[in-house]
Amino acid sequence: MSWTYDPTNVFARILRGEIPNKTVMETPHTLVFHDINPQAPVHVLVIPKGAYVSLDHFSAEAPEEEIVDFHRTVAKVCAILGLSGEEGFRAIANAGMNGHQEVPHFHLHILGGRPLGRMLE
Ligand code: IU
Repeated sequence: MSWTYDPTNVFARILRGEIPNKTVMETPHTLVFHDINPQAPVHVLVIPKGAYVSLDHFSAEAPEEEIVDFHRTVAKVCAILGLSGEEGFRAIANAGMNGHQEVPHFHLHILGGRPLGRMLE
């Protein structure tokens, strides 16, 4: 898929403060907010503040500082939201058409708070 970034996408607008969001935590490089249409009792989105279309784009091109910040934020938010124990959680990054990605700004879904079922056969 193309890594050409569309700065009009909804998460870019959230990052610019043009659209409100329910922030869980924020760091210099990363924002975590509640998904507007939660699919589980806990459903948050972790996004880098940089302009990356997808997981592979972010992983290939983001500076290491941003990648480390992103992953440390994932760990912190899992702890904050009570997902780090035995019950656990699911993390999903959709990409492109086959992944059914709707918002073309890389985001990691983190879901928890109920059994999420088997995903892969
Ligand atoms: P996807 O991985 O691109 O398919 O998921 C996009 C998610 O963004 C989806 O779960 C939406 O509910 C969520 N979302 C949001 O939280 N706020 C918005 O304004 C919009 C979508 I548009």
